[in-house]
Amino acid sequence: MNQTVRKLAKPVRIGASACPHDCPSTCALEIDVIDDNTIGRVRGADEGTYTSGVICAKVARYAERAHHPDRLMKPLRRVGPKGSGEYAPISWDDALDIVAEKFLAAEARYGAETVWPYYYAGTMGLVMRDGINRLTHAKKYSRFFSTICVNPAWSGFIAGTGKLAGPDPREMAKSDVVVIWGTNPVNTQVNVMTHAARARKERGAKIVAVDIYMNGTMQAADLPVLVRPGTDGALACAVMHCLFRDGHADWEFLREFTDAPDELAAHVKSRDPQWASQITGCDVETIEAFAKLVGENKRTFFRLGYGFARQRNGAVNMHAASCIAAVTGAWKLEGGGAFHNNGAIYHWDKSLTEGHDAIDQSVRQLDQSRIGAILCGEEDVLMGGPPVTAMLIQNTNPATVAPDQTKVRRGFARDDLFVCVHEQFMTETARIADIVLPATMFVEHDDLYQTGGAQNILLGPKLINAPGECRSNHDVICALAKRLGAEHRGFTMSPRELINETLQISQWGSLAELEAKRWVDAQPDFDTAHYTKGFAYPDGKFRFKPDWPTVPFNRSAGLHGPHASVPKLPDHWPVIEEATEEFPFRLATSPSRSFLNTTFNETPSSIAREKRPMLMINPADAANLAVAEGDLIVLNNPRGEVRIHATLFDGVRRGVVIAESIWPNDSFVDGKGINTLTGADAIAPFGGAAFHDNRVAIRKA
Ligand SMILES: Nc1nc2c(c(=O)[nH]1)N[C@H]1C(S)=C(S)[C@@H](COP(=O)(O)OP(=O)(O)OC[C@H]3O[C@@H](n4cnc5c(=O)[nH]c(N)nc54)[C@H](O)[C@@H]3O)O[C@H]1N2
Ligand SMILES: Nc1nc2c(c(=O)[nH]1)N[C@H]1C(S)=C(S)[C@@H](COP(=O)(O)OP(=O)(O)OC[C@H]3O[C@@H](n4cnc5c(=O)[nH]c(N)nc54)[C@H](O)[C@@H]3O)O[C@H]1N2
Ligand code: SF4
Ligand SMILES: [Mo]
Repeated sequence: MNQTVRKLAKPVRIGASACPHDCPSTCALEIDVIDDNTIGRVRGADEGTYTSGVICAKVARYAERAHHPDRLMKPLRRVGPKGSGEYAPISWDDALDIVAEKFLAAEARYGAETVWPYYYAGTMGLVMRDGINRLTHAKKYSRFFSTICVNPAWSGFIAGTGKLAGPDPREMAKSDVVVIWGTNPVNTQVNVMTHAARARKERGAKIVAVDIYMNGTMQAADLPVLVRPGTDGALACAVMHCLFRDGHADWEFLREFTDAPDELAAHVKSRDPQWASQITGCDVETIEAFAKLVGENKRTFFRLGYGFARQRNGAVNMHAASCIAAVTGAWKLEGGGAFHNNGAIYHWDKSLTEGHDAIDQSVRQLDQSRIGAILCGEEDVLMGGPPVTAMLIQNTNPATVAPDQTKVRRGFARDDLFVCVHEQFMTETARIADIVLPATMFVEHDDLYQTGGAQNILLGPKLINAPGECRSNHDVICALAKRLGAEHRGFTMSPRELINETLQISQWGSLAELEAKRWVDAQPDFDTAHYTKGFAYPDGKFRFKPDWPTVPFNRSAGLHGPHASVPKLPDHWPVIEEATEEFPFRLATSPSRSFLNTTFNETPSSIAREKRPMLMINPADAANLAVAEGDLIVLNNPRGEVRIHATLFDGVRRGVVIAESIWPNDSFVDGKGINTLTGADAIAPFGGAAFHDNRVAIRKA
């Protein structure tokens, strides 16, 4: 059915669902179901108190993606050379038999750890995303140390509070100041703007944004605080300096609820706005104005994002920013405190969905972000184990999104590596696979979701039939488990059974209840969310001086990066890729509005909005390089070289350049995408990739 017909067709019913994509909002959706095979418009559920009827444009147009002519419909077997894209259709049984045969042969030769199931958050459903781990654990395949996204941000936040949870995000609407720090919600999580705008409209609240360029969120802010990449620790210290100096520190709160307030106060005494201005590039007046707003308005809500943690000092900067609310005691008030993610409120029992009961701690954990080095056989990242010779990949596109692409591509090209990719589209990762399997989309299978940026548990039921021969992740994992001799009760259950029992064993009711209510509001009460009886460390104190090795974040994977030199108190930690004479520009690769990582870079309307890969550069820098609007330029650093078109924008500061979106490598002039320039070295102390922390040289092509 073409687009016009679909738009006009009257829905037979409206299905309740949840957005499955990797976005903190996990919106509650209402989907027009046109017939058993077709969806129409997608809207935000009005009664969803966080969604409030607002969703992003790309998901509102989801029919374009679900009914895209390029969707994979049949299992495929590679018939040409690796990467040639030459495939022939085969049956599901034959495809699964080949995968199982290859996995068993690899295991027989090198041991089970040679197989590396690799996944990420293309779908956030607990059944479809995480089921692959059940196979990993049951077979003792190499475990997946997930690092590409959340580690620096989550660990940095937990370092202070002791727990990944905070005030109800809907309280933003009751704040006097909303600080949107290192996240660009206008692009990445539109609902934050809904609630911040409500606070401004209803109570005259001020919106502060802290970012490295004048993106849409900065332009919408009352006080945009423009800093150099990787300098948020300095900004936070100067703000705290002013708060102590001006009598805005809540000493009663500090004494009762924090670990080292006197040390912190003494420490930030020398870190004044002049000092921070040198480091951040932000003028003294703006830093003072920011501190004044926060100091005079205790009801300040710090909405801390992921973006500013994608720096080599990102975990330290996240912690530093989270400390400000503990200095003012903002936590005490409704509409006050610091929020990053509500992951810890859900208390899931993941034994069925993920096979947590079958984990063998002695099996190595391979770092997701270092897939390039791993596939290239570098010894340190293989942790003394066998080479990786067989992979199953679901819901992720590492051939485009992983850092240090030169190695990623070299690794994937290995002839002795067998790769099966289960996908919805022929992504660049699918194109290097030996077997490609067609996957369902969220409206075509049942799944269970949680909202990281809010507080809901939601159901996303199957609403329409899958097209062609598409099968769900769960179907594929169970079918492979059978052929591989992997045993676990989860492999014998349907998605609905898994959802029902997981809700029950996690004390969240049942599937029938969730279906009736559409979502469960899992927000803890005020006292819990605001830590009024103490923070989540055993002594109840917020940590200004965290003992990083014992921060309760995924400690089983050990410490990474230059963790021994992490500063004791909040500070500017100079481990970023500072600009040099040879590489004078700092490059960040911030998310675009119309793509979600590489998802949606197949839909015509998103492509039309993003146009082509572009680099934002300050007009004065461009003039120095004799670069004009639209010119092709070359970026390089020791990791590689990328050709991209320049766009002049005075909203980026001099010496900083921004490449929004993750376009396919193939959409760049010589086939090398932006992650050719990003590094895979781990962020201290818990791993992660510093996607926005790169030094580069620039010349006209
Ligand atoms: N449209 C769209 N939505 C998305 C995504 C997408 O690609 N597109 N991605 C999804 C995913 S996987 C995630 S994890 C979230 C991420 O969403 P966010 O939390 O918003 O994180 P980022 O988008 O990585 O970066 C946010 C902002 O941080 C800025 N930034 C970078 N370095 C620094 C710094 O050192 N200091 C400061 N103050 N700011 C800095 C970037 O320029 C960017 O404007 O969004 C999700 N939503
Ligand atoms: N340069 C740069 N690189 C980045 C980032 C950045 O800011 N800049 N951000 C990083 C971040 S935060 C993240 S989270 C990663 C994300 O990177 P990825 O997790 O790889 O995200 P996507 O590129 O969106 O790819 C998800 C894929 O999953 C597929 N998919 C969706 N649902 C299903 C399903 O149910 N089954 C199967 N089998 N497949 C499905 C989609 O078709 C899509 O191709 O990228 C990272 N890379
Ligand atoms: S804002 Fe995020 S969660 Fe909501 S519909 Fe868009 S991508 Fe999905
Ligand atoms: Mo992410």
